Amino acid sequence: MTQTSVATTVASTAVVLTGAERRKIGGLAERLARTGPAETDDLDWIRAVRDASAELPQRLLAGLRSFRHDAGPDGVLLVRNLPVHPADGAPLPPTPSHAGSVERTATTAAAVITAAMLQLGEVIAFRNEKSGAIVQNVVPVPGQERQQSNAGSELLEMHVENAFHDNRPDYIGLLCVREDPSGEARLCTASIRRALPLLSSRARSVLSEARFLTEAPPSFEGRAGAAPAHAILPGAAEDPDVLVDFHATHPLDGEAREAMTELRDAFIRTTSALAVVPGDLAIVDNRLAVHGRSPFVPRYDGTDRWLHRVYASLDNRRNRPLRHTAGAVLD
Ligand SMILES: O=C(O)CCC(=O)C(=O)O
Ligand SMILES: [Fe+2]
Repeated sequence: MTQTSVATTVASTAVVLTGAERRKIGGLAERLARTGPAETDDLDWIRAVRDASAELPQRLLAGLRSFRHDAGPDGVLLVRNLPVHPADGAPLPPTPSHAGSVERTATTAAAVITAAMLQLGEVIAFRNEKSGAIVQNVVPVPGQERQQSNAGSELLEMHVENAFHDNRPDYIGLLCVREDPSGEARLCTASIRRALPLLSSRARSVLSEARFLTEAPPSFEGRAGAAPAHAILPGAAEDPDVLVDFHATHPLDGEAREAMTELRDAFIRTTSALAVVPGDLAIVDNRLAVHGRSPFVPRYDGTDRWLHRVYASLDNRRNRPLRHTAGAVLD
């Protein structure tokens, strides 16, 4: 069974915004688009979004707070019906298609995802990834079809985001701005809470030992080599975290390889696959769930699938040594 054969299912925890709630968020975003300098990487703008995020609709605030307390059996929160179109009624620009594409302008969609993520934690980015931009574009890039990064369009293996990094994000937000016109692409997620009961006790025990190495992904320029050996299921034996990237994590021995295969099968059997539509924000708990994407065929004509991605971290002190400018970017 492959990931693509999994039927579309929606993660169980969802907040579907009403028209009134959507309009309220649209009003906040419009205000933020006018808040100088209206650049997403500017710390003054991020401060303004942080303040405004306290005015998000009560039901969304409660959903985010509850998800932060416990990400539930799926480790994913889906927020639907968010505004993503320019407030002035102008059409969305064509989907960008250049490598390393990011959103520097404080558009409605950029303000919406940044505000939601700022209610979960502190927004962060990595200097070596997508030029350290807070709001990144997930778009297919010509010539990168086979790359195991979000610029590719072949199957993107299930992964914990930046699994190799000690200060990887705690949450990944993915907001759909334009849906895949081919209808093929699925955002796939799977949580260790669903997969754990399917594992043999031998696999559980092997996966909890430091018998695996994880490399930096291709999107991280200039980060060669692997971090020290680590466990794939660290933490509480009965409710562990997961730390794996099925492209970049390598088992150190035969038994470790078998356990990884068992885990991959368990994830495939418990995968939720979602064809995101504009206004869908999927927030993945990067400690409990892996994510990936089914293959699709891009057109490169401005109509391709387009998501924004923003990371959030729960602890602004733990990563302080890497934030040399005391800003949001980890060096
Ligand atoms: O394209 C997707 O649905 C997910 C891509 C991804 O893994 C990411 O942007 O981190
Ligand atoms: Fe990812």
